[in-house]
Amino acid sequence: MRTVLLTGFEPFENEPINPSWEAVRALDGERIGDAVVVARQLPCVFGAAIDEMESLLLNLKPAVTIAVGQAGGRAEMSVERVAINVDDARVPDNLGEQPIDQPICEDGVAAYFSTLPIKAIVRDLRKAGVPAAVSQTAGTFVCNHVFYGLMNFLDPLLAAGWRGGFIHIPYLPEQAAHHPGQPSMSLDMMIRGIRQAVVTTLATEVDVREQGGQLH
Ligand code: PCA
Repeated sequence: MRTVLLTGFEPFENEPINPSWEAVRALDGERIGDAVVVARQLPCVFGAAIDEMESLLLNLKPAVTIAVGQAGGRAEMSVERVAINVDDARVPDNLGEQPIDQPICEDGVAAYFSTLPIKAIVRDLRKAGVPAAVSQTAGTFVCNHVFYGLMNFLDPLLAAGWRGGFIHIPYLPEQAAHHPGQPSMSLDMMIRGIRQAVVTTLATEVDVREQGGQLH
């Protein structure tokens, strides 16, 4: 049986909860096709989050890894295209560190692309009634950091079929209630969307060719 690793983050920036953890933990232990889901929480801490991700990858050897994080202010599930080799924190992480313009890996490549079928996932999420889009930036905080660490680890394992990527999700309605004017998505819809992303990934070896770019 294949393993699918889903990670979510602990709360950060004064939020009492993080929707990414609330959503993935609801899927822990679920069987999807021939795979079983393992959901784990990552600290919102530079360095430690990648260390934890690497130990999960070594221990679980997941065929598919989808890291999920909160992107307050976004209105859709954002299927990230690319992780970049830079930490540039707008706010301190949960241990008070705030790196500015630091490479994640000194000698690393500038960027890695997701190896999830991002276009097929967006297509299937929309079909299922879940607002979704390809996103061209995962930011420069801990989410991009983990995404880069994940792809850096998976890079030599591509031929072995290990795939991974990142999805950002909006605030939950109860969070948006404290951020007037910000969009939100229900937990049920997030859970459905992440489950669909797993289903689509397991069923799609080669991504579909569909428009998903942006002008700016
Ligand atoms: N979102 C932050 C880090 C943790 C999370 O859930 C980010 O987008 O970088």
